[in-house]
Amino acid sequence: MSDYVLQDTEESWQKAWDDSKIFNADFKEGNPVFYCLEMYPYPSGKMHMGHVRNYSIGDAVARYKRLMGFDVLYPMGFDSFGMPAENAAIAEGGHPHDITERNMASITEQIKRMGFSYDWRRLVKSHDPQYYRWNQWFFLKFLENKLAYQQYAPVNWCNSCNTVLANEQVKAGRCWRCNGPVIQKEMSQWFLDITKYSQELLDGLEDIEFPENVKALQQDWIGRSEGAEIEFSVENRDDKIRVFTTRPDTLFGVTFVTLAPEHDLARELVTGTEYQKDWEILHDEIIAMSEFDRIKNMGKKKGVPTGSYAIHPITGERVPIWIGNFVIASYGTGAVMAVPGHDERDFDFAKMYDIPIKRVLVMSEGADASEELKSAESDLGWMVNSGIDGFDGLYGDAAKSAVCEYLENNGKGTGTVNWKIRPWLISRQRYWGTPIPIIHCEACGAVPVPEDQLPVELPRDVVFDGKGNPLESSETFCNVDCPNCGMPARRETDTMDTFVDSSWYFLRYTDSMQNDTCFNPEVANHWMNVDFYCGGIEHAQMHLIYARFWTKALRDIGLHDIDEPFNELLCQGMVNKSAPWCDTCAITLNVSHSGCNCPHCGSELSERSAKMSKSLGNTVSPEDMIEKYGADTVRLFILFAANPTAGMDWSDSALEANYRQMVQLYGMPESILAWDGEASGIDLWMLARLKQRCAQWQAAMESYDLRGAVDASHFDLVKDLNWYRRRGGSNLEVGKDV
Ligand code: ANZ
Ligand code: ZN
Repeated sequence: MSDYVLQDTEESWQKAWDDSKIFNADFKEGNPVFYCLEMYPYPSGKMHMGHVRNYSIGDAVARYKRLMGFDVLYPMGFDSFGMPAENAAIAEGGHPHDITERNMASITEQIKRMGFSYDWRRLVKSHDPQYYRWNQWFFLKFLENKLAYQQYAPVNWCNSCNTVLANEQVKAGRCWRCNGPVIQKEMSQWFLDITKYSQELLDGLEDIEFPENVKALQQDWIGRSEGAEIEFSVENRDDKIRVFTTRPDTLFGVTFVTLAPEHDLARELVTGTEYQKDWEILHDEIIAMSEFDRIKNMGKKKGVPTGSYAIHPITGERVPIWIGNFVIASYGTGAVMAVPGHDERDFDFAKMYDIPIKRVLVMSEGADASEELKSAESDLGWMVNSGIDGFDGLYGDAAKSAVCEYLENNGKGTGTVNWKIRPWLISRQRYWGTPIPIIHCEACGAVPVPEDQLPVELPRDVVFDGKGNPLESSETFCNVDCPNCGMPARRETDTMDTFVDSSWYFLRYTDSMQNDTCFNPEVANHWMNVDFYCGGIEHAQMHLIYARFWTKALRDIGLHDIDEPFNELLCQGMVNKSAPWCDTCAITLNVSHSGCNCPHCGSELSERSAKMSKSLGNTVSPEDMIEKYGADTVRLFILFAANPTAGMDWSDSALEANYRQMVQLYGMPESILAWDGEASGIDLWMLARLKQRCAQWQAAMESYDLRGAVDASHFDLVKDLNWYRRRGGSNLEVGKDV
């Protein structure tokens, strides 16, 4: 049998499915529904194996649920706004719109050739004005509800490119494109106050089936932190320093207080002192860094003394006030009570600047309170050396509460909760995204675009020269009259972060075949939430948190009744293939080095499995594989090679074996139909086996153990059938059942 038979068969079935519209999912009141979704792709020109794996998993689940009697919503679309198309326009000329449409056409064709069972009528593309008009409409609703607001905020700014950069575009303080220095610049920008949902976003994790590591990443990002704000007075001044601590139980161990370099009091205390110069240097160094870099940079601690003293709120002791680079101005109160005995950072700092270190906890009950600390003992412990009655001997939460209670009774502190999550900065100074529907008028300020003027469409007359925001080059776009007073005004040129697009596309899919509304509440409620969501772990934080937030925010403006968008998340594993590996340098190299020595150290290279990537050159083209073996073989191989969440290694020989299996399966109906044997004892064995395999398969599918499932359906059952034949079975009725 030649390759072409499989190919032709696939294509003719794909056409038959299309013609009979069997994958169209329609709203039917009362039917059981299942919503199967994969993270919609960015339309680069070509489908890669990661896509193929992702969709092969989703498609298997969608088909299974259809067999089980569900109306299955299984749509596909494109996350088609974003920087790559704009950068391509800058680099090669052309327009992001054309580049995107061209890429979408070619990747769509490749996806279709795989034979996935999508309802293509529902296609959503982010850059379609009929999609992004709703981004704009939601934004206006959020404005009305005070969930959207404008504020000055520092951005990463590259002077030579004249543009704002995302954190990911700043590499070691330099611009990814021109390698020029990146500074922090204050600009007025738009925010969504996701923090209003902090508690709900945290609590919701309990009720949804996300992998534990994803939950942990989200908890981290949300960052709920319970503790106390404690007030230190400043010697000879009226000022107070409020610190935020999660460890009030260590209060008696405070030997200094540390202020963020930007803290108002830091400047005041050093002005006119011998420390002013040092503070200025530290301050300038810090404000040039993004918050992101500062957190990463925590290792290199640096400090400047102020010469002033704070007064311990309970003991009345004098403790020096320092300024430290590791204190983040925007977290908590921007000031820290430093406990070198029980906090590592403070310990290092105290060692470096010769500040006393005090033990106020012991790590086992009744241990020696005078034992010297060789390093910070940061676990919870039993209080010692507190110097006043009622605290020594208390442990953990009891210790924390006792200190808090004492502070509260004396008006020196209160218990509080702090969150790491920050308002979502959605402004991007870029072209290829949703225009923010605002008009700036000298007289009226920032005026929302009236709803009946939506969508605010992206103009075509723009210049992509890599300098600044291309939208600013469009006169037709920028110059408008104020909707309020009619005077000449200027349109907002910021566009929305493309995470906005992916924050509700799954809602749009439920009702994307009309343009009168974003989605009909009844229809969205019918299909939502997504029962099975499949995608990459790299979206554990941003996308999945923003989408959860957006869903809740739309619920609260009355658009649907759903609390959580995704019921169950499956993070697919990597697709790997071997690549040269140097043990000495501990690096993976491009496949061009295979069989050679390491170009860096000269030692012999071995081979190791590594994530398929263009840079390593270890990719496999899905197109080539389909052409050679057929789409079904590729899909069988992908499902059989590893469980969905595990990494899978590409293997040509395994692919060959799966190909032979497909060919055998393909020939089976015909050979079975030629059976003409009598009924015999082995028939019962075969039928029992069949039942067992079906049960085994179904159990595996229910738990998304797709490897186990295809093992039962595509391999074990074939083995059983071969055994049946060898034992003389050839009853056509049995064969037909199988
Ligand atoms: C005293 C102390 C003693 C602390 C101890 C820890 C251990 P999370 O859990 O991240 O909220 N901190 C407070 N504000 C800060 C800021 N703006 N920049 C840098 N660090 C800050 O951590 C809270 C802890 O981080 C606080 O508890 C404070 O140090 C520090 F044995 O206070 B702790
Ligand atoms: Zn006006």
